[in-house]
Amino acid sequence: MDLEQIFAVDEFEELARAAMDPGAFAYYYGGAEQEITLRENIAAFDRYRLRPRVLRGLSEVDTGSTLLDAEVSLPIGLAPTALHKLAHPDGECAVARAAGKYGALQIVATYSSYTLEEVAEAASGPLWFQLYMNADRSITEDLISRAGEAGYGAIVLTVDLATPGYRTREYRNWFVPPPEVGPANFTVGEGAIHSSVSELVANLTGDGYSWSIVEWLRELTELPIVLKGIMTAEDAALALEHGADALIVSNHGGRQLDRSPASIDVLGEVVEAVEGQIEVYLDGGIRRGTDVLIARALGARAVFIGRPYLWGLAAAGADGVARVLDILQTQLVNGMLNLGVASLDEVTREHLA
Ligand code: FNR
Ligand code: LAC
Repeated sequence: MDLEQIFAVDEFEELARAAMDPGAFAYYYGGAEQEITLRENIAAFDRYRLRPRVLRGLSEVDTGSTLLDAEVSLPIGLAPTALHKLAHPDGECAVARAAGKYGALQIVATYSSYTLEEVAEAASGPLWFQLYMNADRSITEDLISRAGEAGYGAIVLTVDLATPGYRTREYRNWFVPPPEVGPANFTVGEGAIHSSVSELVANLTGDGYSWSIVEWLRELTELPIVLKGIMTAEDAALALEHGADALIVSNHGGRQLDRSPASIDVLGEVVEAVEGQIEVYLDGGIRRGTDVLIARALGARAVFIGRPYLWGLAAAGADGVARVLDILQTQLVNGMLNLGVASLDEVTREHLA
């Protein structure tokens, strides 16, 4: 496979489909119910238009930014996604190597195929740790202290999974992930016997999530707490009240509540609600460099990708993930030059038609 002949990240989807077990592919690809939100995340970006400014004397641009304390060369991070060995034996460690090469931030999932320490070993760029609570709180406490010791810069609490979404495509393509794919961070007790990934997650995560968890976490760790899965101004206000350090506007890639709006369409109301007090990021449907500019214009400090890098990983391991980041970086630089901005801070609402 000549990765240099791939020019759009969408192209990796078919390569991944061919490379993966059909059941694992369905788990990765799928959304909830009718997959309306899954499709809408991408369709919504296609409705925005940019206003180019010309004759700006630009010959180069700076794509650098910061996310909390982390310095990145690219405002495109790797969203937390579970069980990377379903895509490739090198899993999260391959993703870490590619992310490091591009100076991109990686969020490592609680349900990773390699331990958080192994991923830290492979990484040269900044890492954050995504947290799902475990029904056994001592497992969660252990994960948080291990993440701190391994140098993770923030805890990303995923708040949009009261229970895994109703994932029709996953159910229809029922498959049992082999035990060697993980999760690697803790021992899965006998009570959590599962047949699908969603079932495993549902059994381990437990239920009854409430805002008090944010306070509990705050007591437990000095690390910044990022809430992932905020979709309304009301919840953004509550997140501020409960001391969140940053938010990720996300509908979990259309995998939770189908008929949620596209994340890009609610970014504005969340940004408005936080009034610049904390950083706001976005994921869902980012597939090209101009998507990043649109998100930035609407107030997202950075964006994250999920499926695009999973497809790259499945198709060609670390090189595939690197090619995905390379394409997005090239498109972003091109977009900035043609939009007429030298740095990301120059992108404003005025750049939207
Ligand atoms: C996810 N996502 C996710 N989120 C999270 O907080 N913890 C997790 O373990 C996972 N696992 C996961 C697995 C797979 C296969 C996918 C596709 C997604 C959601 C992810 O972080 C992100 O919100 C979306 O993937 C973003 O949408 P796109 O980029 O896939 O359109
Ligand atoms: C998923 C869970 C693991 O989306 O977050 O599959």
